Parts: sequence; C-alpha cells; structure tokens
Amino acid sequence: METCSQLKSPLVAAMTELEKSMESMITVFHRYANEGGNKSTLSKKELKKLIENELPNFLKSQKSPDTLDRIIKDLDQNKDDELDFEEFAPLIIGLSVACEKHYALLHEKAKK
Ligand SMILES: [Ca+2]
Ligand SMILES: [Ca+2]
Repeated sequence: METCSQLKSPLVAAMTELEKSMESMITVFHRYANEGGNKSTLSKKELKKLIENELPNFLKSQKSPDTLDRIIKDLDQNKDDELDFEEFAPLIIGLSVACEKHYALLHEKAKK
C-alpha cells in the first residue's frame, strides 16, 4: 500500500500523534509475531507475552486463567490458533473503546 510504504520514510518525524500510535501498534505486533513459528502471526504463547509485557494494566483486570483462551477464540476468525494483524487489531480497538468509556466516566466525575 502506498500510504504504508511512507511509514519508514524520513517524514517519520512529522507523523502525527495518531499516526505514531498506529505505527506502534504495528511495530509491537510484529515484534512478538516474529519470535517463532509463523513470523507474521501471533501464536497463543506470543500473544500471552505481548499482553503481559505491553498490556499489563489490562492483564491486571483480567485475572481469570482462561482469559487468554477466550481472547484467542473470540479473535481467531479462521480458527488456526494464530492471530494475524487483522485478527489482532480488534483487541486493541476493543480495549481502546473500553478505556474511552472509563475515561469519559472519570471526566464526568471530575466535573462534579
Ligand atoms: Ca509467530
Ligand atoms: Ca487466525
């Protein structure tokens, strides 16, 4: 894609906050997906590591041991027990939506 090939250009410094967030998401996904097996998908083990290292606050609120299985089952569209970026993205979007609600709630409380 034309737009994506520009991510690594010298224009990087001029990327907006949102563009940088998108790039971080992609970078983090590939850092963990690259570790073993299929280099472009996250295995359960790789996803576990990603969540533990990159989403520790999320993990804190998800104490149940079967959470990881549930997450994979929910996200794995083609049932190969691996998550490609397209399957992984909804996790981040979903978390962002949940966080936004929390953020809005805190904001609402702060006003009073
Ligand atoms: Ca992998
Ligand atoms: Ca899959």
